[in-house]
Amino acid sequence: MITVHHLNNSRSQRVLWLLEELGVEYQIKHYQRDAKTMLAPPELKAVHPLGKSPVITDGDLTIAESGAIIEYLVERYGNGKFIPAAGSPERMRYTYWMHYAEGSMMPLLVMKLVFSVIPKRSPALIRPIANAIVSNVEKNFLGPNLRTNLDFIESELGKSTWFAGEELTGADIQMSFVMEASVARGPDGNRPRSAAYVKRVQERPAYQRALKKGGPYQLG
Ligand SMILES: N[C@@H](CCC(=O)N[C@@H](CS)C(=O)NCC(=O)O)C(=O)O
Repeated sequence: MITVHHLNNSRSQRVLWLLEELGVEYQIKHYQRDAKTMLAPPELKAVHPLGKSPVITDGDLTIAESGAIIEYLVERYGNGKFIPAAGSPERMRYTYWMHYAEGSMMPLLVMKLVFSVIPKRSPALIRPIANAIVSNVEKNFLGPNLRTNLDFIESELGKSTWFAGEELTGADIQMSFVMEASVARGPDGNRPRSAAYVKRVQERPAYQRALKKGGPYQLG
């Protein structure tokens, strides 16, 4: 039996979505973030030394890192679905988006989140300095980089319905958190394909079943 060690409001939600799409039996062990620090509880470190979510166990295997989990589940339980044929152009796109999500886009989104709380958590005396540093980083690094990435995604979504082609694949599962978080936290801008993509994801029955099982989910 697969166990998903699920942290509320986290990247773990997409693993539940994939399991629902696959129709595989699984159980969820719920963990709650600390209300003040938003960090995962220490019990997660008993499952995997990094103490992050998602992490799954399947028999003797413990697998962390969402990309690795998605690839494992698709290969082990997908019966050829959710992954384009080896050697096809779609397979290359699958690999690209699978890596891009955590390699390029998530660091920017996490940085934006972390920088946004720095002034609030700084002592009042140095808050003006903290504010100045944060707006400088925002103006000269985060804002421009986020916009470039969001425009790139918007343009890529003009090529096909899903990230790797006309079929939903593991790459979409991996990109779904990025897309939801971008729409919630990204800089303003009219990006209709990205908005329509998120709607398409959220309308899937498997996604909605996963949401019910995972519990309340808020981004931004
Ligand atoms: N690259 C990892 C990131 C894992 C990660 O940072 N997870 C966050 C939740 S979205 C977490 O566990 N945060 C709680 C903490 O850092 O204590 C993945 O995709 O699995």
